[in-house]
Amino acid sequence: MERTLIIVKPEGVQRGLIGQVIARFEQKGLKVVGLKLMQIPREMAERHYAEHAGKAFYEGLVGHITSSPVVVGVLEGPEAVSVARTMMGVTNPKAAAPGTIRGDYGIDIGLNIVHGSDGAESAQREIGIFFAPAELVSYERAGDRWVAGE
Ligand code: DAT
Ligand code: MG
Repeated sequence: MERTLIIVKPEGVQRGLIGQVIARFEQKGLKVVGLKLMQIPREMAERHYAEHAGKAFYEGLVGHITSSPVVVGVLEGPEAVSVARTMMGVTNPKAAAPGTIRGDYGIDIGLNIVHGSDGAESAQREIGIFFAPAELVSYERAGDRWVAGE
């Protein structure tokens, strides 16, 4: 089992897409083990996007992610990191395949609806930024074995 961090970005919240984005991950079989609505403080956004510091889009990115509330979640499941990334689609929604979240809901690269960790290491790092250990809940769902097998 693996965990990954997802964020329904400000445009997702403002456009009323919180439920639809979370529902897709749920329907896939990923388990929500942490979830909250928050407005990200600047210093937290800088930590989260540290790998992009210095890039041309960095200031806009940090300004945007802090501009309005987001929904941050932790999803658990087999290969959750890559499964969630595949469901999101590529970074630029113009190029993202139909059927992906970005492909279905976005058209501007700066407004691509959702964030998802890009690897197991970044998932651990990002989960640690947004969630205290006590905010993450391990639990069984009655249908788990019907999703992930025995
Ligand atoms: P991803 O979110 O697919 O992991 P990333 O980590 O390379 O993509 O970039 C983080 C976010 O920054 C991305 O979701 C949208 C924004 N971004 C990336 N490249 C950009 C660009 N060339 N112009 C504007 N925003 C960009
Ligand atoms: Mg990224």
